[in-house]
Amino acid sequence: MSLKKTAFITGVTGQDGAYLSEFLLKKGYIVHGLKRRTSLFNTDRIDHLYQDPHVENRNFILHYGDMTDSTNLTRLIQEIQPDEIYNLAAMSHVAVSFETPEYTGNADGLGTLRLLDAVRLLGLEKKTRIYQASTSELYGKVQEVPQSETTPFYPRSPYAVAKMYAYWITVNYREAYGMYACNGILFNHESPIRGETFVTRKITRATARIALGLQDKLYLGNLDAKRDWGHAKDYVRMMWMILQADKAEDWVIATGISTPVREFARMSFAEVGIELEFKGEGSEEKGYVISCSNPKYQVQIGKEVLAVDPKYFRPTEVDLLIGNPEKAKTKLGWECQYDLADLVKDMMQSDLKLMRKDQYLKQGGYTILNYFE
Ligand code: NDP
Ligand code: GDR
Repeated sequence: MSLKKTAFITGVTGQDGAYLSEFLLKKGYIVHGLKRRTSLFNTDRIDHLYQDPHVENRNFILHYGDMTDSTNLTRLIQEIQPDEIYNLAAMSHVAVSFETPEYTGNADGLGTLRLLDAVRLLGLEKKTRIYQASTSELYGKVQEVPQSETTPFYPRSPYAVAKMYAYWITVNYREAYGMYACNGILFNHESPIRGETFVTRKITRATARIALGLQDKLYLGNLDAKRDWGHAKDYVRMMWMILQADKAEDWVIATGISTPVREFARMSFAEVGIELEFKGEGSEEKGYVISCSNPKYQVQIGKEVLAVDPKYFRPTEVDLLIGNPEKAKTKLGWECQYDLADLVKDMMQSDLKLMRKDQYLKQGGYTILNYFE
């Protein structure tokens, strides 16, 4: 019998799953992860943690599965007997959820029920603690700022509505069956391994590509939207802290500072010495280069490098998110180690390195990825 704690992470191949796995392995956990079968490998973010399945006493073990498959989840939980479950799996892209609303409801909403109910059916209510990846998207249309654990919800996308079901079914199973199940209401958190189609990563990738002459222009949607952006490394630490607390509760995790998308773009370009000026309004707004202080990057002064494309506007938008993390700070002692400037720097350095690789490949005659959703 191992004395080590065992964790089961759904969504292990995602941004947070990768950082949380690293974090828990360092703490001495045995980590089991749920990954989907895909026609190409989807394990880039966790390949450095991979262990040969033929070796004994592994502490990082992957299982095939899906949040839409109850039998699979129940069997895995029975086999793993986890002390902690982190439910991070989700169709997590808000804009895409308008395209795939039913699937999003199934995976993000009912998927959470499947996990909770598996724990209950297997009689693990008193052993297994559950973390549910809830989101600031629950607040949606602004009711009050900053948003805290007591702010009413007003979800504005199929994703947020599915996550609202997940939020309440987690609370309900805690109250009905005495389970240790908690919601972390996390505000946006980013990193060098953030999915490429979320706005921050889309911006840092494109900025690096523009600086290196691999791309002409970056097209974005609503530049006025404001988000409370933190670093994913700070946020996964909090997921673990939430499950170590004496009492199961729900927690807001945020920096308390909100920034417009436009400003994130300005900061990213500034990292490579390019100063941007924005002109025009709404769907006519554009960003022009007014200076370039870094001789490594040959970007023409006056060039239009950023434009709005209304195709990225959402049918219903969330205009302003700004969180109040007071409860987590005072009761759990959580503090952010990264601010927005650190985050932008971290992401830009990483994307410049990645895009330099693309530049070498292009110079060597190879075709490089040219897909900018
Ligand atoms: P990612 O999109 O990077 O990762 C999502 C993970 O879920 C991936 O591993 C993905 O697998 C997996 N997944 C998707 N659908 C299914 C399914 N049907 N069955 C099994 N696995 C599935 O998200 P993040 O890491 O950024 O976020 C983690 C969680 O936190 C998500 O639930 C997200 O909604 C929530 N959240 C995120 C915030 C953020 O700012 N990052 C803020 C608040 C909440 P694959 O790799 O195969 O696609
Ligand atoms: P969000 O993140 O919807 O907050 O959900 P995203 O980065 O997609 O959008 C943030 C804001 O930027 C605006 N925006 C654009 N967004 C994208 N993706 N692409 C663009 O070109 C673009 N231009 C402007 C958006 O309209 C929006 O206002 C993320 C996800 O990680 C969720 O899973 C999580 O729950 C929330 O954060 C908290």
